[in-house]
Amino acid sequence: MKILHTSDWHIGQTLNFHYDRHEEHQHFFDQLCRIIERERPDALIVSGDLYDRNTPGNNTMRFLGDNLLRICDLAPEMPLILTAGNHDSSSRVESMAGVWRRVNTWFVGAAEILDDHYVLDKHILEIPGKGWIAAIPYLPDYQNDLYNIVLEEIRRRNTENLPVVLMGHTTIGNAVFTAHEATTFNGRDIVGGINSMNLNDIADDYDYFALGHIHTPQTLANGKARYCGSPVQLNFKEQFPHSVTMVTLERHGDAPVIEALEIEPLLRFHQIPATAKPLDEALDCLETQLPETPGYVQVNILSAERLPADTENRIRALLDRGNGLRYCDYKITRPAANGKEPLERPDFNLTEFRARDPFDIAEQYFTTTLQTEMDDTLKEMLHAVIQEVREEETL
Ligand SMILES: [Mn+2]
Repeated sequence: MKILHTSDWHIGQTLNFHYDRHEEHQHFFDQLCRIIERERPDALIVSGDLYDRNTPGNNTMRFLGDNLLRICDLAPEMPLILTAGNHDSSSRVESMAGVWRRVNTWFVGAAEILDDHYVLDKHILEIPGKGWIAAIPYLPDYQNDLYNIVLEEIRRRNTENLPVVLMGHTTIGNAVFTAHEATTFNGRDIVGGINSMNLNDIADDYDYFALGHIHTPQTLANGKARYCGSPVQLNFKEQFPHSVTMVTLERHGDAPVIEALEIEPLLRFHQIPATAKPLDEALDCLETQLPETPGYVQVNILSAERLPADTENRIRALLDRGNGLRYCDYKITRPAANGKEPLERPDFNLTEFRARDPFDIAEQYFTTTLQTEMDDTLKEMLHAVIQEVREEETL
């Protein structure tokens, strides 16, 4: 069985609340169609985060629909299985599921319970003579038992001993989280609000675990669970080649053959300069070495202080000289404090938090985040704003 695995499309994303990305996603779908024509997979599976938001615009929904129909026309025999991720609205993803089934396309948004039991049929798809697919969408923590329940049911039905593909949209502990903000709580990794599961919480008689949620592509330690990663770069942290994954499964129990197929971006994410430099030097870089390929630009500045108010305008003016460069933001890196210990993040509970003065909270946030003291002008401005809000509240 040959499976084309992708996830984390995030269609409808507007970068920095400003740049529409449909054209770039179209470029991805054009390549996906060519891959399908060339590779003729037995199924295309999409492991969650179809849309960027749980309320995608009508144009975005139409965009996805049109592109899926194009795939259906290309390969009418190939089932298309799409699950909801944590970014998707599970009910929206399923809203037209009945219509889509007519064209061999399966939308699975959420687990459903009937008479105290999960409805299993909506998650189990047989590709006759080839294999089985367990379509598990993003689940709240308390439904994580569904993975094992579905696998058990497939074990029961899989009398021909065909390969089994499990889908999931979750955090697996100890994965590489470079493209994300990851935290650890009580020994568990948390990414994008999803608590991690361990691979050994799940029965391991599947042949391939097609994961979504973590955007950094990687095959996990057991050699058969894989995050295929996002096919379109979504932010400046995702500095790696983007791809979709082709998986070949010979027999149930054999190791999968995994191949990443690179997706060429329409626009690049430029960080200028490549490593943070003081403001003047950074602006010099923009002056003298603008990138030639169109794309998004983040300016990398090394500074202990807040930057002058006209910084952004100066950057924009320099970038306007380039061809198709889209300014996103600047990133400030603080020089290492000379021998000083970094300021510690304060710890207090909600009651203590409520009792605190807003000014103190803001000041503490500022100093621990930026690792520097607030200057007097900023303090005065903050006091004035707090005063104004208080006066408004008493009116
Ligand atoms: Mn995602």
